[in-house]
Amino acid sequence: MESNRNRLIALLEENKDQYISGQKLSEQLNISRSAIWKHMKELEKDGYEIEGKSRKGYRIISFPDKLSENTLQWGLKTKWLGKTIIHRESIDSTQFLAHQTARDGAAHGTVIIADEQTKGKGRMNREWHSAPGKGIWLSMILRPQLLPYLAAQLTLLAATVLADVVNEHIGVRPQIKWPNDILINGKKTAGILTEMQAEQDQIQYVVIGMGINVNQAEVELPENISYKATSIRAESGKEWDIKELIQQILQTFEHAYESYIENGFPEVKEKWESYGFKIGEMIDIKTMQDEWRSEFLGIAEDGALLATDREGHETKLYSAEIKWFEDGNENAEDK
Ligand code: BT5
Repeated sequence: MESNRNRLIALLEENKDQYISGQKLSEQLNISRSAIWKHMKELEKDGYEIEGKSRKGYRIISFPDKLSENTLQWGLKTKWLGKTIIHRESIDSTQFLAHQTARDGAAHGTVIIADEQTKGKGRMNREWHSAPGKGIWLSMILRPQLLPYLAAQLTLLAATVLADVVNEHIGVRPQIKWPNDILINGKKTAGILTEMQAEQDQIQYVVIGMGINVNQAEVELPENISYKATSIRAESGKEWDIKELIQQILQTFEHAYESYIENGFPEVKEKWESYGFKIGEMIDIKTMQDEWRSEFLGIAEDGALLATDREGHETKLYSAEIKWFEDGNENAEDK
């Protein structure tokens, strides 16, 4: 059920060109006038600017830029994803809190979001830079009824969702570097980290972490990665409303996830390959055991990387890094 808080915001929004009396609000929401007044104070704390005039009532002047559970949920058109949002101004990593919350029984679709992460992490415990207020740092908890080996497909699904949002909402066509990097003009603007807790034949929960550089100016990107990292702002030439982008991501993800659960992986594979970076080209592949030059053929029916082995035969890889060469410069991991 919609909360009183959200219904109150809806009423203020509908009446934003006029005053609405405390009496009318209290009748519509069926709560006391003093409860209305308390809600108004809470809204002000969340950054809503509300004017109250005696004998006239209340009028909303502006909505906050600041993220909060309320501002994120207001206008969010999802059925289950983000019905519970936990927002923190600063956190070590949204992944840590997501695991803890999931272990405590959080529902499928719970989302953890922070303005800043002090220990943001990438895969294999790499560092993920998460500047305050400049990007989207979120983790979602999912409880899919899937066999554990299929969880890797969710990473690919998440990558197509981010690519679709960048393509359709920002209007810039991104590429996906296998398995999880979203590139704009060849530079990384987002990364995905999927972690799970599972038994042999059952997933308890999956945490999908998404990190997206949104409003960093080019000079604000950390120096050691600036040659290979970018932000949506740097590539589109303007700043974006982070709350709106989060909502787009959650809406698009919910839709894509439902379709994946119903129809399986083929649609995801097709979409992924439509954004796939360097498909049909030569890349350098690095696994735990080996490193070689290979042709990138695409992704397999199960989501594995399809490439040629040292002998030129098609091979499937489930865990590998890909590198590529541009103008003779290696674009690989940090030095
Ligand atoms: C990833 O790892 O790309 C996964 C990133 C997931 C981050 C999200 S944020 C919300 C949630 N909470 C977390 O703590 N994490 C998740 P990987 O493919 O291993 O890439 C990591 C590498 O990307 C680093 O070693 C750097 O080279 C580079 N990098 C670090 N921060 C970056 C940034 N902000 N933008 C672009 N590249 C970055």
